[in-house]
Amino acid sequence: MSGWEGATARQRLATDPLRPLYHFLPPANWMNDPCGLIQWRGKYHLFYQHNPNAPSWGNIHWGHAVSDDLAHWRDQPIALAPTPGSSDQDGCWTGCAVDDNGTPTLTYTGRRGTQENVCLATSSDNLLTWKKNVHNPVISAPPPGLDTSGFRDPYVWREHDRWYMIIGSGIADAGGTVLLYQSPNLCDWEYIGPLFSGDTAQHSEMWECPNFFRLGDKHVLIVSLWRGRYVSYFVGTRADHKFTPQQQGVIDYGDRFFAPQVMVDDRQRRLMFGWIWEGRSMQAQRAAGWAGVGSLPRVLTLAPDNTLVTEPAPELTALRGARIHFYDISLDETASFGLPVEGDCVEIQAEFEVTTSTCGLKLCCSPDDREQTRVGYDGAAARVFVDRQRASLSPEVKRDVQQGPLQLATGETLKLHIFLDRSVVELFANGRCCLTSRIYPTRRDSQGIKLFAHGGGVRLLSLDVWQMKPVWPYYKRKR
Ligand code: DQQ
Repeated sequence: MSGWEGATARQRLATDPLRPLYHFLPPANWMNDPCGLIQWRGKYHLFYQHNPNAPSWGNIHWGHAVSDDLAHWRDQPIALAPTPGSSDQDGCWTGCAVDDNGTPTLTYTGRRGTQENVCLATSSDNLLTWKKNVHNPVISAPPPGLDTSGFRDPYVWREHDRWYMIIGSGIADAGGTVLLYQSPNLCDWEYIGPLFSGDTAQHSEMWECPNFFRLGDKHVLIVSLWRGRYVSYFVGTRADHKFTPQQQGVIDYGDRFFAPQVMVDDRQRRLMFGWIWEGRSMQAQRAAGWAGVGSLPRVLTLAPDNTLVTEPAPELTALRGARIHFYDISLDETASFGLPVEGDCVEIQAEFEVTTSTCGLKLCCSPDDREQTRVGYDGAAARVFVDRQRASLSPEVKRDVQQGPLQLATGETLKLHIFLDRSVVELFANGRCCLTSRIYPTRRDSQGIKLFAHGGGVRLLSLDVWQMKPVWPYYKRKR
């Protein structure tokens, strides 16, 4: 979609009260995985799996947007569309972008029927338009002799004078697997062997969207588990084309974060974007005219125990508007009180001293409290949570409590960092536990923000709430 067409589509959807205002999402219709992330001549390029014709998965193209600052995005023309009669006739699925000695090059999954293959495309006009390689597919099928399920989502990197690529797959009786290849030129690939396999019981029969990169003196492998629909990471070492994990964990404990891709930028940061999918019916998606959101950019680092630390990119502070600050409040045995601030497009940073008590914030509260989403920490269970049991009065959305582990060390305070963007909640707790969720309040007045605690012994050390500025034009803050 051109910038003009994109702007028109965005304008049409701008009055939807559930549509995020400061997250990336396409002008209209469907998005899933972010792909092809690359910084090129200082600008961040975000490509994404896109159905430009409907708010449902299918007919997959590569959408494209560009940013100077990781916070504001501009729509670019569609980068890749399926070519009838070719190896990608049924979809241009996920892949990655590299700088091939000055030529931006996409390596992506072509779909023909149920067959998955590896294709290339290059740009000679600063990533605006893309030309598919005449030799596509450069790999037409999985390695012979392997009983695989799935063969997609190439992730390519350069090392010395070679290109390496991993492809997401699964091997019968072994489970999720990443297959390793090497090439002198991105066109001619030689299969080396499995870089690493999981096990079917724990790690799903197929892995999608693998990422493999160096972080400090370790290597990190991130895979999206087809079964279970969540994202695992492994931290370990690499020798002789084999990866040996020493540590593992879950990238995000919510049920709405999937298929992330990691890029390196010119500050040598590892930046991760994921796909935040919808939690409502197809019918509701069709009525809305859009589905799928990109996560905020997250910065990955390693903790001393080799677990991954995930923090929102500091550039997002550019979106902060009016701020309200509170500090040093003791919360009684059972406390719940409204703050003199409201909104469904806010960033919140809260620091608590907790023991075995439960505390946190209630968001999107209607005046009668019938709609509310609790985001907090249960000290007795050592878990952060997003409680969606009363998040929506709509009978058709899930009512549950999403949760993830967070063991606080003796004397460690709880630090909740919450990004609420209408129907999207991204929670970062102490850099160690992320939880992404979707909520669909039905009432326009579900805007209240409250503090809550029970169990006693909770002290709020500080709380900041910022109103966030929309990154998309045409939105008038009116209710
Ligand atoms: N989505 C893509 C695949 C990938 C999956 C297709 C993950 O390439 O494996 O749109 O969401």
